[in-house]
Amino acid sequence: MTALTVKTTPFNDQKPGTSGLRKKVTVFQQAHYLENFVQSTFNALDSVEGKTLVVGGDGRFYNEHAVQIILKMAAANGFSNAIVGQNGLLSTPAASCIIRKYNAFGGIILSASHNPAGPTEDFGIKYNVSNGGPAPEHITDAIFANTQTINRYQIIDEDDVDLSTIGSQELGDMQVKIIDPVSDYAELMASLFDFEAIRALLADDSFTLRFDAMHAITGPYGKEILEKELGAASGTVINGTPLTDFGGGHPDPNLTYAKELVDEMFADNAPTLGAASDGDGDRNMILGANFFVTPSDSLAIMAANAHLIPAYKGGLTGVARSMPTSQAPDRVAEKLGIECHETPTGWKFFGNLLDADRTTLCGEESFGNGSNHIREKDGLWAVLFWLNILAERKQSVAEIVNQHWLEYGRNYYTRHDYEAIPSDIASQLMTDLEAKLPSLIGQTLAGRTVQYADNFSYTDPVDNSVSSNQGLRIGFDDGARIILRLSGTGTEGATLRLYIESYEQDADKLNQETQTALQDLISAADTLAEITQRTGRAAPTVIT
Ligand code: G16
Repeated sequence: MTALTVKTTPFNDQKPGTSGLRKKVTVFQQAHYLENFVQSTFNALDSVEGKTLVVGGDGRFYNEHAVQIILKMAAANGFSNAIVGQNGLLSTPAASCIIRKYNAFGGIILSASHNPAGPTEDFGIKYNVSNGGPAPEHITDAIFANTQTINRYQIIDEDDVDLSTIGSQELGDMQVKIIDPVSDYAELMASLFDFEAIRALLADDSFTLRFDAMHAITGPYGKEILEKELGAASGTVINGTPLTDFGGGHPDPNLTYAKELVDEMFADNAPTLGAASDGDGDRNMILGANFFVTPSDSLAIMAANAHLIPAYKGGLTGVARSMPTSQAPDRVAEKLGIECHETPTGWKFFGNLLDADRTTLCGEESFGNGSNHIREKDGLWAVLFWLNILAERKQSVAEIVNQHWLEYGRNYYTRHDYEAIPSDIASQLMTDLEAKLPSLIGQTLAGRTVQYADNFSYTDPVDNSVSSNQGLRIGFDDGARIILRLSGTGTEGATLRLYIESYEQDADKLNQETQTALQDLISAADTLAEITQRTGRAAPTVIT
């Protein structure tokens, strides 16, 4: 094996965000850029000598090239084994599943999630640890520290690996095993849900399912599990062939970007259940006929119905949600008498709670739900969860959600995103708003009294680590909240996220249009944070 040591110099912009390093492809294409980050990752870990690394990505442009570089660097750094999805493909949940199943030391996942793909679009890389979950902050901090001082990296000088052929190959002293990206994950799903009941549901002529893979990674997973194993009609999975540019689309499963699916679900004769996943397969959107389920409600409804699902019928230890996610799951946790955790945004914060069995289900407003079966959020898992609920309850999506609101009350919820605003304007807006917060307590805003106003800080109950500056929150005496934070996943300027929530228990007021129901809080937030005035934007880029 010829291992080369290549001299390099640091880049000053390799700080991992909410979920790894996400940049334009053109940034990653700079000489040594990817290599620096990979070497910094390996440097930040305990000895990798003799260990197993899982590698795969969502198939976007630059994926295969990056896989080849990572494998050559892994071999040069002393890994003894690599497990790689065929053609370099692995959905994020499948990568988590494989790391856990084969007791790997960790994994490198290549994805910029829902961000567009192609030569001038986005690419991303993140490291997951042996529990299958995203590296916790102490590791991402160590990776960043390494990127600031790196002066060399190691790589072997060998031919590329044949990524298309399933089986084992040698790369230097490292064994590379190319595996089918779908089968381990499909097997795990079959162990969690009642596939017989779902098959019967899908065989019923009155039930139709539509799953939009948005030209991204979940196409093969959806076709194998939904169509082949569960017998959904051929054509159930739309946009099911992964493309390196995701068909020029924006594979973010929300009401704006999953337009084809949304149009079908809000037309006459809409399918019974509609769902979409994102670029790397960890997000999900759930729709009924003419009905949208907010991700926060989806988590609450999953928790309330978990006893119907084989994997969770023994009970949940707890529920966890990110801070900006609505408080709907909290009410279910209270009724079930189980723990409820509020974490910062970022799936990595659920890892300790799951490992310590302090929570079973987790979810985020950003279209992510998951459970203790892996350590990532999981798009198809959420679809199967809903299919299993529908198979058991034999009601429509709308009926299930409406009944849930009648029982628990409704948390009206919306998120307004202002994308690609100048970073200095965004950070000044946040700084100035934060300065105002202490004086708001006790004041009346939008007809409600402010109970607390702060910058959210989280103390992990398992290892007592503290994560501060996790978003500005204003909480009212009736449970309503206004939250502002800057996204940690964008690649252009800053994305300001405004999250608004109010709680309604009056049975006659449970079916208002969301933006109308929240209008007073939306206006109050705009006045307070001076969003329109400072950004010059008359409206958000995306409303979910
Ligand atoms: C990532 C994280 C999620 C987070 C989302 C949005 O998801 O894993 O935990 O909620 O980003 O983060 P932000 O609000 O900072 O943009 P994904 O699907 O992009 O990997």
